[in-house]
Amino acid sequence: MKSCEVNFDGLVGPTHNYGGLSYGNVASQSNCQQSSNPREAALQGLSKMKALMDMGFTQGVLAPQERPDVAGLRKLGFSGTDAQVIERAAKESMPLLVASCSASSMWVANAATVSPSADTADGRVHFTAANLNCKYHRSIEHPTTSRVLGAMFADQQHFAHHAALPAVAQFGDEGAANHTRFCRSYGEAGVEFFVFGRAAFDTRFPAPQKYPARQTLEASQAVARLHGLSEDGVVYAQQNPAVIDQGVFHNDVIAVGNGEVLFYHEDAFLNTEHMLSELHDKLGRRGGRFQAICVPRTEVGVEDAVRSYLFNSQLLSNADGSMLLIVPEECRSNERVWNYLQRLIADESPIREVKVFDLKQSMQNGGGPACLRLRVALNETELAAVNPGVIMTAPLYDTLTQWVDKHYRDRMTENDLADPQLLTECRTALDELTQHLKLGAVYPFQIN
Ligand code: SUG
Repeated sequence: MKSCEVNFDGLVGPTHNYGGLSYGNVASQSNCQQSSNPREAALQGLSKMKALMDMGFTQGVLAPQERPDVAGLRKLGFSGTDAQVIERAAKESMPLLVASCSASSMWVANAATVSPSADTADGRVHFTAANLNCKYHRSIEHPTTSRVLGAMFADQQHFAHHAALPAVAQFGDEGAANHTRFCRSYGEAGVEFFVFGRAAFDTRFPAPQKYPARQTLEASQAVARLHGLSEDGVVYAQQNPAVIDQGVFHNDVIAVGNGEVLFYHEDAFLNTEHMLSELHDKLGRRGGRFQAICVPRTEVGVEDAVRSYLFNSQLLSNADGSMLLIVPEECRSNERVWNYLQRLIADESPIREVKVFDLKQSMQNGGGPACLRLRVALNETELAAVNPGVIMTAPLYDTLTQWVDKHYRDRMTENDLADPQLLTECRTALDELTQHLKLGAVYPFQIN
């Protein structure tokens, strides 16, 4: 049966702003309190989705979340009407209001970890929503993420959903941003590659000194168990703590994989040789031929990789088996990175083509092309079981761009977040969106 990888992109929500919320994420910190443009952000994301669809890839959409998160603010003790909750939070604790307004759910690579049916014990596609336990503004995403994923992948015969792991730092889980799958073809059993930043229960593993390591080994192992992955189909590797301290807060900022190919920076991992040979052997036992493309630090330093987001690219398989790299505009404006990419495609590498997208609004918060998408490999029967409302089509693209034009502001600063009218605007927009995407009731304001 034919299988493919579907990219579900996060639609940027109407409160997109630069809150400086992510310590360890250089872009988020350096753009703190800049004014943002939510409309432009959403349209940039939609353009990427449309372009991939036009290239022949199956493309999906993942809905944003309800923000401001009034229900969350109530749990923190703010009371009264919804408008009073926002006014009080703005007066008494602006940082909490800002965190409760983040549109961070757009980075759906962090929404969940997904294992395709070819890898799992019960032959279903498994999803574990990520607890995103490292930052408050992200830790509030998973309940709605679970409801949205449940509405998109509802058929229990094909899809299994697991709740987020326990909400403690020891099980810090950031979803697919630290998970890659290698395979000969999407429908065949593959090797799932889990990269962790630290081990919480085992002190033998080193940890970064400055910035937090968001993903733990124990969280990755729990996800592999929940998904029913076999030992033969899993490889664990530790991220180099030194690069976390240089701003590599997720592995997808320093490596990307697809099919039989791993494209990575020389400094990305610890014990790289051991890891590569394990990937080579395990994929070999699955009939695949593992290929590693290492970018040497002498050609692209870690700082350039973090600034340009070279590795936060989408590595996609064309119908003829060649690969295409989707990179952000920041790669073209970095001379070293751009020169490297020209050499890469001129070489005998499996990556034959590079396409550039303007995602500046998201990039300024540390989210590149790969952050904006959740990959789900599906066979034909499973694809037919996905809620068709979330699969991108030319009419849906038109509907969504009109919806953005109608509801989104073109400027957002901290002051705007304190405007109770923003909540009404967002709820009106999201209520309409759930109808466009045929999701049913998924938001707290729709179900409480
Ligand atoms: O979790 N930024 C996100 C970026 C996530 C990128 N995802 C992947 N690499 N997969 C984060 O740090 C910044 C929000 C702000 O500062 O307003 C933020 O949450």
